[in-house]
Amino acid sequence: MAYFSSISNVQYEGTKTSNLFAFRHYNPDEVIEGKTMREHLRFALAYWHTMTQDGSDPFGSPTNIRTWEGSTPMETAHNRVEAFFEILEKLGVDYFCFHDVDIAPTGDSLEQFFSNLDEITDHIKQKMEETGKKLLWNTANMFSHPRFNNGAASSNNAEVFAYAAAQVKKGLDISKKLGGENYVFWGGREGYESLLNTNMKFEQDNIARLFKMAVTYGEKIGHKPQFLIEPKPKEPSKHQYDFDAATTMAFIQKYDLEGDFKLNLEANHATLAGHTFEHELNVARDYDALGSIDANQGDMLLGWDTDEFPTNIYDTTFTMLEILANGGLAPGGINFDAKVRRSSFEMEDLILAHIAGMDTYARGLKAAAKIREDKFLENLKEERYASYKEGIGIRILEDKEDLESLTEYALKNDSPTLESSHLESVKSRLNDYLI
Ligand code: XLS
Ligand code: NI
Ligand code: NI
Repeated sequence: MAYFSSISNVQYEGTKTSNLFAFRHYNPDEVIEGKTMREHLRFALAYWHTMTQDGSDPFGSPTNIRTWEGSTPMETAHNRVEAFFEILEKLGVDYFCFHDVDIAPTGDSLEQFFSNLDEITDHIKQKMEETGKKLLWNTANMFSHPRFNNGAASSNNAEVFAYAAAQVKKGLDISKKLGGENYVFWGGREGYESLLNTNMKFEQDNIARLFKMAVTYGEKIGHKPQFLIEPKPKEPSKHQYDFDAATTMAFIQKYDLEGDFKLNLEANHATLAGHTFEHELNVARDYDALGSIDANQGDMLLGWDTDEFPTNIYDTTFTMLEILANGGLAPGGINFDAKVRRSSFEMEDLILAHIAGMDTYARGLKAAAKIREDKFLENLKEERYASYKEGIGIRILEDKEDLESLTEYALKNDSPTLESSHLESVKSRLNDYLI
């Protein structure tokens, strides 16, 4: 059964088009910096927002009209697979991501859940073979069920740790079955509500323990996806251990996970941590740990993870500057961890919202490439640090100076020539690349 038969495959038609179901900026085959837009952007769809989100919020019932509801949970799950691949096809998106609980009903026991997962992943595998779509990453939802009240690997309850480990094992088996390129850990409730009853070190040691078990198991089954940790400072926990990129890198280094783990960074999580997204991307890149991104945007007036579709071209331009500087994201990609607003409740909104996100990223890519071509920011930084290109600057960088020799130098040169940054003018000229 086709769920979107009234919508044909979305094509690039340029900015003159009045067709809402067309790309105005994303032209998959257009070559930029030697790669097609499709190769640069490696878009992915998130199963949870696209297939299972119903539009309800703490104040209201579901609003979304979805025609894939079946008469049993398994029937619905199968229908969703069909509808999901149809959306991937319509949009020409090559990748997808999911949590275990998104794709299959959890049933009455873990055994039942696993057998449901086997059945549904058979279906997904068959659709992947038919369409050539690929699994960017999967993950285990270890935060929704009440058993995860106090976290998963960081839980005070060892049986909960064991349950989480079983989900991760199954997640890796599924990753192998479907050729997953990455595997994500987002620490949903890996944090604490109160320090009064929490042993932080104990809990973090245990999180690292589970991560190491995952690496070991991957090696054992001969499947090595790029492992990714997704930082977030809070929500649902009051404080989450993977607070931001810098905190998570400290964790990765402390527990010797550097060879196997990189970061999956999400725009809205950066906002919650009090950072810009480009700050987070830059931190990760400096550690050679920028693995993948969850594309969305928050609302500066709200303090939670609103997961809106990205439509801000300033943000996507800065994001794409980081991604290009990183030499791309592969094997990672750009996953739309974004949901339609409650008032956008029609099926076709799923297509329209993704077009909006994809076009906004395409504009960001084009603007970023132009900025790089003109060396606009490169020249600016070059000039700004020019004092390290000569004389005492070179000697400092070559570690040829010490406190005494520099004191001698400063005593003779005690009024450095300072230069204005002209930052307002820089920002204004930057606008020319975007609009
Ligand atoms: C929640 C996270 C989640 C992860 C996957 O805020 O963004 O959706 O991406 O578990
Ligand atoms: Ni996310
Ligand atoms: Ni999020």
